[in-house]
Amino acid sequence: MKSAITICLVPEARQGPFVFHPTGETGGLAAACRAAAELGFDAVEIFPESAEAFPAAEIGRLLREHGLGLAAVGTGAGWVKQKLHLCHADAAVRALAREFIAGIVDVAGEFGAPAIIGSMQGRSEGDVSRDEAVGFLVDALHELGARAAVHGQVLLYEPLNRYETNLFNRQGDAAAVLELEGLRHVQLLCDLFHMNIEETDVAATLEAVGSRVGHVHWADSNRRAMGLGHVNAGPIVAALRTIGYQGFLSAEVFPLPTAVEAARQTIENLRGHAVAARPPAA
Ligand code: LER
Ligand code: MN
Repeated sequence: MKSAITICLVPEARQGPFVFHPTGETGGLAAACRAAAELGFDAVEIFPESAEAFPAAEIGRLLREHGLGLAAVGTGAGWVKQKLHLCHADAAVRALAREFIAGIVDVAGEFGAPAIIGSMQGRSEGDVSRDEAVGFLVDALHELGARAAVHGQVLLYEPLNRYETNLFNRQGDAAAVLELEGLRHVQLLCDLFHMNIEETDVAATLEAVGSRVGHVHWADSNRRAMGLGHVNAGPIVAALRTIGYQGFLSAEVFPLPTAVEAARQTIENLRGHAVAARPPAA
């Protein structure tokens, strides 16, 4: 397994669960990549404003300079900034949401990274029934999964807790739909913060969904860095080893008490579980 840490490039998401933000002590891409590399992370996960605003040249240069990988790219700014989502009652808004995500699938794909559908899944509300909303989501996952496959990538679908969506809150329910719908190019993003709210047994769920696990958001119960809440990470790491998971454990957590402290806590926690072997820079 490999370690990753989140970098948000969206000023409107400054309250969000990302370690590095555009401003602050390690503000901006360059300082965040330097801090991530110095602490020994393998990769960064980026939350950009849009595909058009994705600073590809700068990211490429910084990743090469610091020997970092790109773990994944988030699409949630389409919701945060533009209020787009895949289950909107207005077909034109749904189309814009797909277009927004498709652009990020392409820029991420150029870097050999997957895009994430989290907040952009939306929810069933108003005149859109849950069945109809799930239909919209499944159609979008077919289209965008096929687009990811062109880049040799998967598309990451993230079940969220009940306060953020009423589509899929539990990994097993989402896995069943991926199976039923033959969504071969879509894998699950297992965010331990959401799972801690919704699952009966996080480790058993990871074992049950097995090869569908495509990415993990490594967060404690209170969405702080792992070790700062009440999750027992040992059985979770053991479950991931049992299913042969080789992907990223990516810290999508609040920058508490500071960004650097959250990052340091994360990498020390991962090293404690014998994940993330890369040594810190001298
Ligand atoms: C995104 O990865 C996520 O977990 C959602 O809760 C949106 O913040
Ligand atoms: Mn997440």
